[in-house]
Order: sequence, then structure tokens, then C-alpha cells
Amino acid sequence: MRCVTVLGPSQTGKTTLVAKLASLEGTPRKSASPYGSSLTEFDFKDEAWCAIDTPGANEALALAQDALLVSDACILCISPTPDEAVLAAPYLRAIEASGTPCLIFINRMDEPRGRLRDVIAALQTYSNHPLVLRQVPIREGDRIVGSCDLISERAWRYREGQPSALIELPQDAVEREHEARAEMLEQLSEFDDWLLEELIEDREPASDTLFTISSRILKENRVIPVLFGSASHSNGIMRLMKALRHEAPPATALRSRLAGSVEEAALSAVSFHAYHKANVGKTVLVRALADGLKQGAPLGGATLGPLQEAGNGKPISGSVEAGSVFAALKSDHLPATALLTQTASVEPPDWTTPPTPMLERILVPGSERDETKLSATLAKLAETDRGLKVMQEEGTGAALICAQGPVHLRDLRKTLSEVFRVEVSERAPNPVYRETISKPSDVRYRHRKQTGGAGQFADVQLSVRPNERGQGFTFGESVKGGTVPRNYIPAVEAGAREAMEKGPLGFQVVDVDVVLTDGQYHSVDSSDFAFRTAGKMGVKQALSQASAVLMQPVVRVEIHIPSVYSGGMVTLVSSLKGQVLGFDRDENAKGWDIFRALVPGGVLDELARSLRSATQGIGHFSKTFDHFEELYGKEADTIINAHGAGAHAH
Ligand SMILES: Nc1nc2c(ncn2[C@@H]2O[C@H](COP(=O)(O)OP(=O)(O)OP(=O)(O)O)[C@@H](O)[C@H]2O)c(=O)[nH]1
Ligand SMILES: [Mg+2]
Repeated sequence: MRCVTVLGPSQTGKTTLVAKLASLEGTPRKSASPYGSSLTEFDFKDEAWCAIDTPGANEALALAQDALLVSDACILCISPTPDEAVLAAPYLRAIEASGTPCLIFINRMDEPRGRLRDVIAALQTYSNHPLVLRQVPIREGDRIVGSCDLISERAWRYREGQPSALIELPQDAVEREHEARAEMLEQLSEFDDWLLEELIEDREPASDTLFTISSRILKENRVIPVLFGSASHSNGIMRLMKALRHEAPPATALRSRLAGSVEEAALSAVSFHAYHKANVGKTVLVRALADGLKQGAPLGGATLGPLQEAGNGKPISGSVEAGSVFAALKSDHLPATALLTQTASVEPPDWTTPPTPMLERILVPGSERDETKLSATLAKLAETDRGLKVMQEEGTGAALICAQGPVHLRDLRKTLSEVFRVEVSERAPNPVYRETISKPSDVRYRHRKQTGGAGQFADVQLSVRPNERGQGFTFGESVKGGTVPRNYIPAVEAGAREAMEKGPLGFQVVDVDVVLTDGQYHSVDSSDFAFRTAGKMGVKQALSQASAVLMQPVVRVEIHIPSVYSGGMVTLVSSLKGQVLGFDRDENAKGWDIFRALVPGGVLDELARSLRSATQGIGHFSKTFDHFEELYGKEADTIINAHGAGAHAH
């Protein structure tokens, strides 16, 4: 079986294309698994195929990456509009990183829009691989009525719902065809010395030889051939399928491509998705890379449970061949995405890592029962969804999730509710604020209590001073003459530390130095407890007299965007009170820039939203905490009222 992923921007016709490819001969067998992508098995010229149709949403890029992990080749399906080429950028980036041989199919050619040449030029911005146009359109007025293959030089006229008819190339298309063919040959000759020689000698190579050459060049992943047509009108579909049949590499090539951290000979299979179904447990989708996998056979360190055909869910009784895609049931031991040997599962290559999730939300359970279930369920979901990160909110310990975007979040809540019966509501996480003091303060504090017999007594004199930024809390003592006995000093320090947990503004206090300078004790009534209390209360009092100031987190962000969007980034970052640090070309992705900036922690949600709308959902950022920065005035008051002492007072 050979496996091809169909990916590309939203609504470009991927699902229609897969349906058409799969029904060229016979009836497709389509999956109904609860999986964001869908698997279709079909036969073409006595060979079994599996097509993975991935959703065209930036938030679902991880699904496309997982599909590439098991694919011999992929089809990037795009619209024929030059202005929309940028939408393909994330996919081209993922395809190049994965090393998967790719064909581009420009769909919807029945709706005449920009020039084909402009579409290809715009796409080339995002690809290191030369894009090689393999067909030219035959036009009648505005409409495209057929195509001419540049290798065979055969011309075809489209017929609605029927195979295209072979025709004579119309006179007015001949010149254009010759030009395009010469360009194609020149591109191919860069990867074939024999062809280069032929061209220099001005000889016309035979089309059989050219097919062999172009097929080798695609197997070696040197170029991206470009074909076109219209899926909904069945135009260009047979040509595309034949290109796949002749030019897509066999499954053995995938095995060599994935070998690296695992020796090729030991690589038995690769898993690429998993899902939980109520009462059935974990199902893992797997592609076999070696013969002989079956129920009871060892894989990934345990034995395989029952197997099902990935296409129509029929039980598989015997063993499967290398190249087959199947569903492994009751497979809790298999990771969702991994390279599998008989005895172990190994992390998949780095390029499969999904983009850093940008949308952070706190999930609030609806009931006590949901509360206990929520964290276990989220942990389980994160195991099968690498686009999802699950953490805990600082301070509250509430479940903090990072999702790829609003659609991903909605799907997640749907799974929680429908599969796991956990109901949640959501809120934005509270940014982590801190406070410090801006002037020194000395206090004397006496803790004294007389309750019945034993009393409590401790007296401390404390000098509290601002520390330098980032120094945190420090404690010292300069007690002379044993006014506070040595053994009580650690208790004073512990009390001072406790006072740092929440300062007068309602936030954790940082960058403060406390020195115990003097005090008094009582031989009977003093205790660790009494000195700890005195330390805590004394420092609290000192802090309240030391002009507390709010500190907001400042976060360093790395924004990844196609270069066409770079122009707008300075305004976007400045409008969020961020500070631009600079930008560079992204060495790992052609046509992309990396923009570095410092932004206040409180605007991250807004940054994610603005970036989504400024870049049609393509841009994303990663973040790391940088430092805390003092914040004054109205802005600080608003925050204190919303999250700090002001809020707690209400
Ligand atoms: N005019 C025209 N419409 C097409 C063509 N191919 C698909 N469509 C239509 O475009 C719409 C989207 O098609 P789909 O196949 O669902 O597109 P998709 O890429 O799978 O969309 P997502 O999965 O949502 O990203 C449907 O209404 C199709 O009928 C085509 O070649 N020409
Ligand atoms: Mg679709």
C-alpha cells in the first residue's frame, strides 16, 4: 500500500480531490474514525492506496505534520489565486522540513482568476525546491478547457464528468507550450547530467526517458512538480493520479527517510495518531514499515491488540504487509506519534513538533466530580494531542491549557464533554504579577499573648530595604549581645519569608532585604512560634510603610511570520506597549521572518488575537519570561483592583 497526504489551506478542495482520486477505479473505503483527518483506502491499477485528507486550518497543522510522518508523498492543494499563495506558506514549510516528496495541485481552475505564472512565482517565495510546471492550460477566451502535458506533449480537452479527450494541440497554444517545455527541461536538467548534455547538444529527449528522469527527481525530493485541474469537475484528476503512481516513492523509501535515531532494519512501524473512545480505550493509527505485524505480535515493547483496517474499520484477521495503514485497538502502550520497533517506541523527528500553542485558558470544572476527573482527563488528552499543553496556573493550581487557537479549544471542550462527560467553563489566566518596595523601612514589632498559663513573647527590630532587581529575598542579622538568641533567628527568617507571600498590593513580594538588628526575648514565654509570628507581622508592617510598587512580567516573544507580514509588526507590537528588539530572516523556512520583541505579560492574549487577524491565522509566537518591570499610575491601579488587594477587598 502507498500512502499520500493531501494538505493545504482551507476550502481549496482537498476533500473533493481525495474523493475523486479514490473513485477513479471502484469504490473508496473511507474511515469514520473520530479523527480530525480522514483516511480513504482505494485501488488504482492493482495497487492499494491510502489517502489522508487533512483539515485546512492553521490550528490543525499538527494533524498534517503527523500525516506526513507516514506518507510516501503529499499533494499540496491550493487555489489558483496569486494573493492566496501566502496561505500555503505554513504547509510548504512543514513539507520541506519533513523531506516528503510533494506535488502541487492547483485546483479550482474552472474559476478563472490570476495567471498561473503569478501563482507559481508567489508560491516559489516559500519553497527552496524549484517548482516545475508540468502542464500548460488550453484556453478558450477566459475559460480553461483543457491542458497539455509538457513531457508527453499530449493535449487533452476536459469533458464534464468524463475522462478528458485527447486532442490536437490548438495552434494558438503551441508557442506557449514550447516555451514552458523548454523551461521545464532546463529545471530538470539541473538534477540530471545526461539531460543537461542533451539540451546543450540541442537534442530532443524522448518522453519515456523524461518520465523516468522526472520520476527519479521526485523520488529524490529535488523539485516540486506542479499540476492543475478542477476536482469538482473531475478535470486533471487522472493525470494527477498517474503522476503519483509513477513518481511517488515506494514505502521502503519512507523507512529509510525515518531511520536515524532508530536503525532502519529495526524500524517495524510508525504511529501517527491516537484517540480515545468512550468504553473502548485508546486506538492508535499505525503504518507498517515491515511485513508480519498482527494481533499478538510484539510492537513498541508490548504485544499488539486486535487490528482493524484504517479505511472501513473491518477486523484484520491475518498479518499486514509493509506499507499498510491500520488501526491498533486497545493499545494503551503505544504513543500517538512514534517510531516503533518490536521492543521500543522512539520519539518522532523534531519536525513533527506542532507550532507553539498560543491560546492559554484556565478550565474551570462545573462540579466537584468534574474537578477530580479534569486533570486526569487532560493529561490523557495531551498524550494524544501534541498541539495541546497542560499545566497548572501559578498561585491557584487551576488547570491551565495552551491550545493552538479558538477552534482547537472548542474541539477540546467538545471531547471533554462528549467523550469524558466533563463539563467546564473557561477564563483567561491571570498574568503573574509581583510587587516590591521602593524605600527602606525600619520597624520594631512585639508579639505578646497571655492565654491562661503559658504565654507567647517575641520582640524584633527589623530593617527592611529594597534589593536590586532579580536578587529576590535575602535575610541577614546584626544582633549583638544575644538580645535575640541564635536558636530563634531561623524562626524570624521563616516568618519574614511568609510575609513575602502576599504584600500590601496583594501579590508576591520580591527583591527585598530583611535584616534582624535587635530584639528581646523571655526565658519562659519565647518560642520558635512566637519569633516566627513576630518576624512575619513585623515585615508585613514594614512593607506597608515602604511604598510598595507593582511589577508586571515582561515576556520575550519570537514571532514567526511570512515576510510579507513583517511590515505590520512594528505597529502591532508598539500598539501593545511592546518593545521591538529586531528581526531576522528565518534560516529554517524560506520566505519567513522571525521578529523579536519584549511585551508585557498581560497582553499575550491580545497579541495572539491581533497576530491571528493580521496574518490570516498564519503567524505564531513562542514566549519566554524575561524580567519583572515596575508599573505605576492608572495602569497599575487597574491591575491591583482586578487581581490584587483591590479585588480581594470586594
Ligand atoms: N469551482 C470549484 N469548486 C470546487 C472545486 N473543488 C472543490 N470545490 C468546492 O469547494 C468547496 C470546498 O471543497 P472541499 O473539498 O470541502 O475543500 P477542503 O479543502 O477539503 O476544505 P477544508 O477541509 O475545509 O479545508 C466545496 O464546495 C467544493 O464543492 C473545483 O475544482 N472547482
Ligand atoms: Mg476537507
